Amino acid sequence: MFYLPVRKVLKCLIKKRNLARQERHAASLTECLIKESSQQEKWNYKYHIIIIIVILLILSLKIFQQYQYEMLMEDGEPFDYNETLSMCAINTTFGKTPINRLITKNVLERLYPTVLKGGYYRPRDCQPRHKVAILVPYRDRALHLRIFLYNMHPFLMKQKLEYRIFVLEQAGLDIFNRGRLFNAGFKEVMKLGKWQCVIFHDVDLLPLDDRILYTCPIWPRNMCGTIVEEKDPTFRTLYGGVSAMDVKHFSKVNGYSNSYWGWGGEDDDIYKRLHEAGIPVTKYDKQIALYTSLRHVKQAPNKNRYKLLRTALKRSKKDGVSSLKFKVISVTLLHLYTHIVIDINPNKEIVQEIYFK
Ligand SMILES: [Mn+2]
Repeated sequence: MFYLPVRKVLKCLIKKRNLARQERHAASLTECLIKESSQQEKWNYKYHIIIIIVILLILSLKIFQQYQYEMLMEDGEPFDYNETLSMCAINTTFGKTPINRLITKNVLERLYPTVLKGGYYRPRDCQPRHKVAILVPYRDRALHLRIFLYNMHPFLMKQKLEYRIFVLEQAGLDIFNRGRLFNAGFKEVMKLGKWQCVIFHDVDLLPLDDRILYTCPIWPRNMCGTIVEEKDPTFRTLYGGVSAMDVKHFSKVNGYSNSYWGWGGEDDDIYKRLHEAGIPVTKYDKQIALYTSLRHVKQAPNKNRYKLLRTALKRSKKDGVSSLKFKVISVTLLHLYTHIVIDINPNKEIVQEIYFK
């Protein structure tokens, strides 16, 4: 090997100089080299071991890089992506979306292999125009969640969006609080990617028309025009059910109010906040934006909601996403969604008191 003579010559030269210093006889260089060569075997191994260690280090670095890459994928970051692709076409499929309500867990586990862990999807054949986080408040509705995932993924994939579905589960036994879940979920989700907008989505509502776009709107957009099961002809929602909103608008109005426990109110409250901030809310045509609602036992409406709504604007600065105390219990990346369990009442406020005061 090339390094051996160099090393030996150097060693012998040093030896020679040291011997000369000690004024003993100066050993000849050749003599020294011959002597050194007899020890060659022993020294060779030492260098081989060093080379093997270096190779192992390089290999392990490569493996670590690969591992890091996989970790990123799991976190919903883009896979190796071709930036030269052209922009995705704007959705022009104007069909009705059929809803399938029968789906078993086992079948669902094997569906949609192009959706990455954590419910993240990005089209591979074009550059998506929108990066959307879909936030679904949840508790105790396993069947609805299955139907939701089964129908929403193909619906969203068709629209060539980059998106991820986050299911926000309320921990504990307090009465449900949709506003708090959205506020806490929003904060957590912003740590998991650079989302342009968020869509606040009830788990029991499913779009029936491909013209309902889940793109990021310029102004906040309420998506449910008509809920087909709704018998009341005067029924309308200003901001409930399903709504899309730019991230900066959500922050500007301080998110949802934290005060609405039980059913109702929080959506009208944020509508007031938006109105006050001069942010218009757009709505789809009633004939187009059809949604079906999955059947469930009606929750107790919050009797206190009208009283709260009257003081909504007074509270907005100090009651919202900026002031909510919450604790994330777990974040799990599952096959078709990211499951976030949140304690939205870590200070153990007595909800009954807030609810009825
Ligand atoms: Mn409902």
